[in-house]
Amino acid sequence: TRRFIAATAQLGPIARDEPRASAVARMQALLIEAHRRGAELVVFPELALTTFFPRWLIEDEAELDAFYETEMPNADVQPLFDTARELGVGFYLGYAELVIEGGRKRRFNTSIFVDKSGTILGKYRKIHLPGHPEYEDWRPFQHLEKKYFEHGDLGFPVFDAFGGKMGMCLCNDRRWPETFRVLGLRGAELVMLGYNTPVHYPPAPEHDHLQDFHNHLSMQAGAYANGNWVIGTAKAGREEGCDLIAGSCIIAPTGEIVARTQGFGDEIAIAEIDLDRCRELRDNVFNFALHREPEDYAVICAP
Ligand code: ING
Repeated sequence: TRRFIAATAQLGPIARDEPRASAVARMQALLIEAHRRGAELVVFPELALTTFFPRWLIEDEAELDAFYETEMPNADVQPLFDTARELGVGFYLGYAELVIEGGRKRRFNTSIFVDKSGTILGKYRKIHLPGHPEYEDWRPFQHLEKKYFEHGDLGFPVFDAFGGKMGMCLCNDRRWPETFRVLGLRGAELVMLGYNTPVHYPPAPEHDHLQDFHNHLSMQAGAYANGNWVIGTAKAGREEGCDLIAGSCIIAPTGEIVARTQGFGDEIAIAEIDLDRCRELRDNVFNFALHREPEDYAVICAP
């Protein structure tokens, strides 16, 4: 069977001026603890090396650039790669990516998957960017991902690891069923994602009390409707005055939450993944070949 232990490795707040070395040291500690408890795969949050800087308008380009990684790995994050390789643990890591492509700066909200040997097997650039492109003074805090990141240009990739097919996405992507369906159609058996989700959603504050429900609803639905495992990991807690939800979890292909964190700080939760369990759904209720009717779905792809 294709069974292994995985961990969701939640981070508490990262301060605006917190050095990357500090965030990396915290993730190393979580990875060591996960390994001690048998984990071979660890999923870290979205933007796991810095504070969630899209909550502010940052007009100085050098100040903004300081939140991005221009190469991966790099000196700051190398200790995490080294510890993971020494312990034989693969991991998912979210970070802000700055590259020069076509002679210009390009900025993406990015995640990578690194296998047990320290090789980057997959890279994903966030496709569903929430929030707004320009400063809006009515908001208690900004959500400027559309200003600071480009629409991801790598599609929804799947890649081979741990004896199966792995997929990745990021935060807001999990709220769009298309994300999980595209990955499911490509055979993903485990979808990894990180998130930074504020409790307060300024356009609809009447939904603030539903953030935890919507977080799990989105991931549980994605897992169940596509018969795959989902590991979702939060950056949680009160980060620079902004309350972020926690609820990091591991979800089985049945949609059941089989492990979750309890607090709002650095914390892991562990579960055994059995990739063969995907068949319970994909051979039956969600046997795409037998039951799916794509000829009736065209409108989903219409702009
Ligand atoms: N954050 C949030 C998310 O999609 C959000 C944005 C919050 C959307 C609450 C809707 C409701 O989880 C990121 N970083 O995408």
